[in-house]
Amino acid sequence: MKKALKEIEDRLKVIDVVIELIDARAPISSINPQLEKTIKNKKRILVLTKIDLADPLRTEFWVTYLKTQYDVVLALDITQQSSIKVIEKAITALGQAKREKEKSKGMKPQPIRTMIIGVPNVGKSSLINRLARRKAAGVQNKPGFTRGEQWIKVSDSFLLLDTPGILPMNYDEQKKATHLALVGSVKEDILPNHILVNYLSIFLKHNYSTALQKRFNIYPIGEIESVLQQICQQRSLVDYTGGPDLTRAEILLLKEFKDGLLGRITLDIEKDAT
Ligand SMILES: Nc1nc2c(ncn2[C@@H]2O[C@H](COP(=O)(O)OP(=O)(O)O)[C@@H](O)[C@H]2O)c(=O)[nH]1
Ligand SMILES: [Mg+2]
Repeated sequence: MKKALKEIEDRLKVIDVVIELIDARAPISSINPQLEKTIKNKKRILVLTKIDLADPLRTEFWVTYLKTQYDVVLALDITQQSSIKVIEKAITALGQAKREKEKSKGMKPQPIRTMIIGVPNVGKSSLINRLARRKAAGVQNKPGFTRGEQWIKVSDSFLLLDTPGILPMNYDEQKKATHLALVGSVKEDILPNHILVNYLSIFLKHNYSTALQKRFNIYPIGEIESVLQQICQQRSLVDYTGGPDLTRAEILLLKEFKDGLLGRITLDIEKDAT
């Protein structure tokens, strides 16, 4: 983990504007506090992604909360083309001061250098691809720092590194790790499915008590065994003995949650604010 962070820190040295993506369903769990020091002197854009899957009221809460700590906080659905324009505008605006300064010194204003960072699966590649596609100019000749890395010329005023910084997660904090696993930002085998579904069903019972009603006709939400058995019944999940296939029910529940099929749900709630 240290090594991965060190690598990102090195690459950040030449970056003017850092774009950190976090999952709107687990903002505090997916944000990286370890880079604070390195990033402190840089302009920062924080993007809560996947807002189409998150609870709108909680997204509003988190945006307000995080605005006290970041230059710009945006909440977007990265799959929408309009979101890409919003990000481009924010980058250009943040870099403007630097370019003005260069101009006033009689220098030719240099393009703003940006880099996207975030934990796995938050939309980094989607965003890079969309920003790159907007300009046919494509990749600049100047290489990045690591072999194979390139600067993408998004516009005359800014360049984007084509390789994102993949942030390692902090496994020490069980709750955050669980939230990240549930939204799909952690390799799944780190936390076993039975622990994840148990956590999810208790969380839903307390915070989104009708979430399993529409999809599985489960209300109220009881013990996890009973939830899984009802899912097996609903979806005819039968194992080779003819009994309920609870293993498949676990996988199905986790997948439907991840895909937003249980509704717009945010795992990091107000009291997780630190
Ligand atoms: N619904 C939704 N899906 C998104 C959004 N952003 C990314 N995705 C999807 O999330 C998955 C992971 O995205 P990807 O760009 O590969 O994430 P990366 O691991 O950070 O590079 C892909 O299936 C994307 O289509 C978003 O804002 N909303
Ligand atoms: Mg990727």
